[in-house]
Amino acid sequence: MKEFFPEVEQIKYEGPKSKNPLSFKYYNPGEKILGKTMEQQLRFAVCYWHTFKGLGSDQFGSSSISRSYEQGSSKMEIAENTMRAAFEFFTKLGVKFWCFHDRDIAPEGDSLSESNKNLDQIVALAKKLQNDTGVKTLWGTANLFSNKRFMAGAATNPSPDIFAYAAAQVKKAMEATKELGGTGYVFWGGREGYDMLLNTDMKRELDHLAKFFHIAIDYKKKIGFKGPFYIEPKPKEPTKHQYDFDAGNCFAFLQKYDLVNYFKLNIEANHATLAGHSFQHELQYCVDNNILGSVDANRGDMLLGWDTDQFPMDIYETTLAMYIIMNGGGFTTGGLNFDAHVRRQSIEPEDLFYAHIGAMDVFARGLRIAANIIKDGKFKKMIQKRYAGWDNGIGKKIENGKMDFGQLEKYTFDNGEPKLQSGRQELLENMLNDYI
Ligand code: XLS
Ligand code: CA
Ligand code: CA
Repeated sequence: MKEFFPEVEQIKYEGPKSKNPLSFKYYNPGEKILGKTMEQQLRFAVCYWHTFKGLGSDQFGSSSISRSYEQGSSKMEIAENTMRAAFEFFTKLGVKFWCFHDRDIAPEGDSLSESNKNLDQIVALAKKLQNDTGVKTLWGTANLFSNKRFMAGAATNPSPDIFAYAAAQVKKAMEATKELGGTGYVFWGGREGYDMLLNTDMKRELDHLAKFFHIAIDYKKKIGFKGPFYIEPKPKEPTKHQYDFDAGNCFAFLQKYDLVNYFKLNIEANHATLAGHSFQHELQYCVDNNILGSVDANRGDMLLGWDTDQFPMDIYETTLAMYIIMNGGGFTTGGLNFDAHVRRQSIEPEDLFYAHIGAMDVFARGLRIAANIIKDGKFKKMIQKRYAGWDNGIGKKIENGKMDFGQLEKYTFDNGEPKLQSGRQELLENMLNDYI
């Protein structure tokens, strides 16, 4: 069988002292951390679109990267080569999951039925490769944003014909995900949003989006697709205002339209920061509301205002992310999907490996450090102490609904000026540094 990445062999764990850049220094898949192996806790996934189809193009220039699997006499032959290369990559890296859009893996045809036929052919190959390698689908999704027909959105398009087209595409993508045993299905908003309100009926568009999701739920039940649906918040790009702005906005939408039981969120680090939140804020919000589904593990650049989709590299970020995820009970169906691409100048196949190795190692470190923090329980104790006033006395009575304004006024007259306590931010920052 043809090898597409002959320059790289199986990546192994060699420990922190290793000088080999094509080895893991912290990610030791079989090692147990907090009761499960690192592989089970982290559930890494490679994304198909950036890793195999992202070839360095941007608004100012076309592709800078060429790959060995791009050669072939037809689009379908190239698609098959790409799929084979992808499984070679997953296997060499030791990643057990992958994620895809329908149009990443199979080219769009001249008609919907031709596109479906192309997809069937590639899904059959992917299924075979999954069986051969043991690599699984974390989630699938439909690309409802690249084709010009979706320029004004898919489910929120002013035209019902385009709503119908999007539904047909999601139907097929959901079937493909089920066929591949996917553990979840993602709905990222794509072009669901607006650029100006003078041409947009926002209320009607959001009603349609909810309608679309209810129809999708009916179909999920009909075909017996077991995995959860995830929506993925993002505040802007490609539209000026994306409807799924942030986790709070998504949760309000899910509640308003009676969708909470079927959806969880796929939180992307770069989308969190674009929304003016930290990655940790979005994760904690989801944990607190029981809607954390999966994570798109990447990073943005604080000096750039767009979705740079860089590989995660910041130990503080991964530590705090894993601390929140593990405190929330860890992943069930979701995982850490590297929705990230190498930079335009990183043109060699090795760069794809360096990017993923670094990202896996930095999350492995985050997990190891978070586990130490959890075992010590110091931060938790400090929070408990800070809120201890609520555990008995007046605090307990308020929480139990036993106090009205009159009683609270009397309590204040009787007790005088409240005693203040320090928030201890600097101490907590120092303690965090001790762990890192
Ligand atoms: C784009 C999104 C997209 C989703 C999947 O910004 O991150 O890649 O994750 O459609
Ligand atoms: Ca994403
Ligand atoms: Ca992104």
